[in-house]
Amino acid sequence: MAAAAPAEPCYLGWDFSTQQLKVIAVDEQLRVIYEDNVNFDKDLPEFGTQGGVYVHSDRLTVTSPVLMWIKALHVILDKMKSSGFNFSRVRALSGAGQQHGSVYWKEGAKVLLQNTSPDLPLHQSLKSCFSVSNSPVWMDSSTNAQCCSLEKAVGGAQKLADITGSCAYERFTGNQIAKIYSQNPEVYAQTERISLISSFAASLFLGAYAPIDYSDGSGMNLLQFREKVWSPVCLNACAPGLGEKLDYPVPSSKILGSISSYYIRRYGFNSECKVIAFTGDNPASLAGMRLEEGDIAISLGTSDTLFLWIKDPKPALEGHILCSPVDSQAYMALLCYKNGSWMREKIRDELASGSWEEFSKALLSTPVGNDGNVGFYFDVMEIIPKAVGIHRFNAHNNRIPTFPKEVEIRALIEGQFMAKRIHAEKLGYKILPTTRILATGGASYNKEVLQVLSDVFSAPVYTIDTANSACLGSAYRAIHGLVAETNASLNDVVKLAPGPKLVATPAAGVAQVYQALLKRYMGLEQQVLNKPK
Ligand code: XUL
Repeated sequence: MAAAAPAEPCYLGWDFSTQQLKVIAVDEQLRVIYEDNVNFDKDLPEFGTQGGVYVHSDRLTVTSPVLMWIKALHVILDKMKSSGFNFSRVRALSGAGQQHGSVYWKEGAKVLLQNTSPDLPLHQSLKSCFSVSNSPVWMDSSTNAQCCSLEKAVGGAQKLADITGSCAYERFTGNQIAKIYSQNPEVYAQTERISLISSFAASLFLGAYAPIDYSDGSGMNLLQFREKVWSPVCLNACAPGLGEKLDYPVPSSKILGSISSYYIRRYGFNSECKVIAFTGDNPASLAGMRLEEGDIAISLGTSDTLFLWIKDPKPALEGHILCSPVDSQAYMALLCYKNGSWMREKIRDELASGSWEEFSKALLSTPVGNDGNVGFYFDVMEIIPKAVGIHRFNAHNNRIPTFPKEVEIRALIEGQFMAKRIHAEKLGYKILPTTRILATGGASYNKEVLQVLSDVFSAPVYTIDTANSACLGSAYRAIHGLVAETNASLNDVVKLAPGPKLVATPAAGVAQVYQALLKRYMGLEQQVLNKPK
């Protein structure tokens, strides 16, 4: 009798996000062959989280129970097993974690992690492994004092940005660690290892402490992002002996080792299955969207988020520069705007009877450049720039109280996109002839809005489905990790994945109009900052 053909290989991508744990399996043709998730609130009600987190009574401290994440992994793997998933097919896995959150392993945890019994659920074997049972997560903003002292220790906010890619942010891990050290020095002393959520998750699969990767590591206010080593001055400013508790960071595509025997014995994984370094969810999304040099991804959601592929970064007091998760010579910048869809919908409801169609008609009926009328629309305090209120200027740079409704709608959309281009270029971003803008999120369904985006950036706009981009990006990174040492790029390896759809190209002659308008917008932004109305 002929031997059965070996099962076709597949790759797993994990996403330990704020509200759920997700997994995707893709085959060699990059087809998604399995997808599942565990929602923390709904599927693990015993932890009592809301949106996957606990918001503490000060409203600033936000944490998640570390054992909840481990139990979620146990639940999802058991679900996969009962659905008949063939784990022996998995050649490699990688994953993503919500950025900035931290996990504190207690003295002696290393040994427990290495010796988990396949007869016990993982969360039972590891229940006494943590010196801090509720991990601080990215939503936490309780470390203002630590941020101030870190900036002071290095010589100011811009200096910290020059070293680490960002000025001090409350959610960034170094400041979170500094808070734990200053409030509970004995807890800090009992901690033998500190992981990011990404490297913590990788550790679960390895059965050993996984190193932090460069890309997620650059969201800590601790890594010299150009040299890719911990900054001694930042480490010392946060807590004593911190370097030893973090260990050396590694390239994001590194093969960390083979999967631990726990998974081989309990689920039937192949002993050759490799664990590729895990990274942050935003870097993993960049991989999932297959960004290339010069590309921008814009998520037009409640808040607008931009990922930029940058070669020559210039860190500023706004935005973040991270090491690229897919190219060791490149960087990614992250910009976040609070007044995104929220503001667009507000103006749509006030001036276009709540209809996107009417909103689009207003854009079509007004000229590119809006006859020189410029507006700033910040319903809530904006992040970049730190300004609030509505500010309107006519073509002579005079403040005016109102615009006709069509002019107002174009001023809003042109203003939002000009701001993005200006701040991106401030961080060192350059539009190249090959640049593509990949738009996602609610407003990416509106063709006229995307036309303005294309005109303002002088680049074609594509739409892309990113519902699972961090998870999918993790599966792609698992495939890439196996060959990364041969210098193959991620995009060489995932060519077969479905591509984005072209929806808008810049209209002829618009580049000059915006060249002039962008200059004026920059000057008016200064006025708005200096003289808030
Ligand atoms: C990025 C950030 C969030 C989290 C969400 O700086 O804080 O996007 O990564 O998971």
